[in-house]
Amino acid sequence: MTRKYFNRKLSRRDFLKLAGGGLAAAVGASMMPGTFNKLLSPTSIVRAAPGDPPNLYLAGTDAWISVPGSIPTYHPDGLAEPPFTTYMFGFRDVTGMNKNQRENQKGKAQYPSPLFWIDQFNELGNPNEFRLQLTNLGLALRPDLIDEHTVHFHGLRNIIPFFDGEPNSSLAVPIAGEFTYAWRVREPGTYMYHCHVEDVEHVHLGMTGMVFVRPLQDGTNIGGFTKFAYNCGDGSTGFDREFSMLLTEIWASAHWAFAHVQLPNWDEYKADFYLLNGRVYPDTLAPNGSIEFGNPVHDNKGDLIPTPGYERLQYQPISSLVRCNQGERVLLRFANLGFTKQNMTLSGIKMKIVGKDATLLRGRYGEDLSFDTHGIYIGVGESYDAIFTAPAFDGSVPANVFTDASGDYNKYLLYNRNYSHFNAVTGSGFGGQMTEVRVYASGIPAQTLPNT
Ligand SMILES: [Cu+2]
Repeated sequence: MTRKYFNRKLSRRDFLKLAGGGLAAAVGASMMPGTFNKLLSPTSIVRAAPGDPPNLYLAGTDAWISVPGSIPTYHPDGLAEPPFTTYMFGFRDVTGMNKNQRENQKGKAQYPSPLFWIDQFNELGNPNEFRLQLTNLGLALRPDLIDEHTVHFHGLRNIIPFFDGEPNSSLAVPIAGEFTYAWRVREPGTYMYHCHVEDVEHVHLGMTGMVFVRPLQDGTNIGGFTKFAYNCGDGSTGFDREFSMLLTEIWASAHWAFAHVQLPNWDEYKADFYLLNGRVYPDTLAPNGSIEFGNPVHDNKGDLIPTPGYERLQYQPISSLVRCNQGERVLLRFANLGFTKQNMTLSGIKMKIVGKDATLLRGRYGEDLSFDTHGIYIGVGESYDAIFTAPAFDGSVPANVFTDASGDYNKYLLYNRNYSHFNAVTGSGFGGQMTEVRVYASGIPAQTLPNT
């Protein structure tokens, strides 16, 4: 019995049950007694010592971002300094910054919140807790609001209230406060996180992001892959490249109201923009800014450095452009933290839905419940894991061959099937959830970070 297999098939609770009875028979000869003692002992868990740096340090504050289009009175907001248009709340990655740099980030959150990823926790395979430290810088534009912030890890099972971020049953971080969340995440998959304080407001205003939990079988060669969405055991969730696809919305008059010390009437909610990773098409195709969490690329004041030519997107650093070589397997990790159900469609390439809400689509007895589709409905608060295999590059039809700095490619559109939710270039101000999948014959280097 290999360790990986062992981890997958028996939960810690199974062990505790077994500890009273047929333990030796269940564990088998390859499991050393000393290892088992270590498993049951809480000392095997790696806890932080006082003063140890966190894995990720986030600061909650407000921000200005840039969304194209025009809506009379509300968009662009008259208070916005060009090229920015829209008032937001949000988080910034301040890991490794000194106090001055950190405090300089008041009013400079990013949207969406930083993407991060965690290795699956397991007493034997990975006994390290993930620690996220949160501070609250206050709001630069609205010093009259003294809102607290939290991080709620949406979908995380068996979380104790202390680390859940739901402020009524737990605690929240006031301005200038500090709190460190410690998580032991035992189920791999695609998750979201968001502030849970006055959550309609703080979620809609931008305190939302995505987090991936990497399975224990990562790094093992199964079926020619070493990166996986789940502990599938057979390579069926293996991938070469992965991309976050976070769906959110902006109701422009609500954002305007917050900037102008008004209160929106939430029961009149009607989104104006539908965003992919915090941008609307065609901004979704623009390059990434700083994307590696825990290592934010910043100037000596701590501010995000914009990509030359894309200064508008300084605080929207996550690209949705999918580039891959023919034959590669690509994992699209969809999550919806807007207030509207969406349908995302990939025309011309079938996607295999292998996971939902951080759960491998397998039955109780291991039946394969994955399915093929061109489009997937994604409800609010839901996540889906979709894998596609890039078709062969076809250079025979000139109208289907495009060229960029990486060479010739075939283009496939990934878009919201509700057409008013993908188009932001007609002047109506609506839309945004569209991007391109570009398939090249070769030459796209191996992926080192998601969304690159
Ligand atoms: Cu908040």
